[in-house]
Amino acid sequence: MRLNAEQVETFEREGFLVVPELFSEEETAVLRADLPRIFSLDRPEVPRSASGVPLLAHRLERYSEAFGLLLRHPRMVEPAMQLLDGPVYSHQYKVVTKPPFGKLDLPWHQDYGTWHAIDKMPECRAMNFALFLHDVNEFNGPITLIPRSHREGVLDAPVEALDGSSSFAKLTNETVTRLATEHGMVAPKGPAGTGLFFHGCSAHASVPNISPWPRDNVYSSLNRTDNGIRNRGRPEFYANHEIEELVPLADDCLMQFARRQGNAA
Ligand SMILES: O=C(O)CCC(=O)C(=O)O
Repeated sequence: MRLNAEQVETFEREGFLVVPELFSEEETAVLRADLPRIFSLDRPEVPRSASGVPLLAHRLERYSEAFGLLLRHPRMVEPAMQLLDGPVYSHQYKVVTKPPFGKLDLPWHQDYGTWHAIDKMPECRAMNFALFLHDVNEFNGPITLIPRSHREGVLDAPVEALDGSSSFAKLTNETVTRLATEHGMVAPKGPAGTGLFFHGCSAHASVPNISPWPRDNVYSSLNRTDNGIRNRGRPEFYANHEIEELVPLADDCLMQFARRQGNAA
């Protein structure tokens, strides 16, 4: 799937692009159906809070066939190849889960800030794709971005510990105040199946889910194959040590999978 010129221009100007109805209800249902099993797994890739609540699930392609297909889905991989102007591999791949009335929040950061500071990724030739697995509204913890913040490149951000996750480069309140005063904030919302592409240097954060509705987003962080990390110090599920080019699958791969499941049942 190729983005049109207006979509590319929006991504380059704003640092993000929302694509409504990128995936169908049937396709997101296939992915959602595997979440209870995924979050019951006792694996290092599925970290929990001190009280045992699952927070994230990393490197899903290892233990979920449906998410393995999504990782190579052409509606995700091909726009990333287009925007980054070259072949890509998966640097990170995870679901961030926000159950109803959950506590998980994430302070302001640029993903590339961490990838650069800790993983020594040479250039910001990396980006994120997020797929909403549930409807996202203003109450269930939408990701919040500062438009145009990507234009400033890597901002000064001290590396800090983060509960239930790897250390990361957190933007200071002074930096966020300056950026938000200039550019405002947006929290993209929409039904399950909405796609959100965002630049590796886009400043973003997220607030807890104060609603009775779940909010699980899947994030694929894609890096150009010629921009591999130089420091392999973090566990590989936070920062992939292998560069394996993502070759897009057929556009209907999730529905083919659903049919196979149905036939096997
Ligand atoms: O899921 C969210 O609300 C935010 C996720 C995020 O900021 C990240 O994965 O870098």
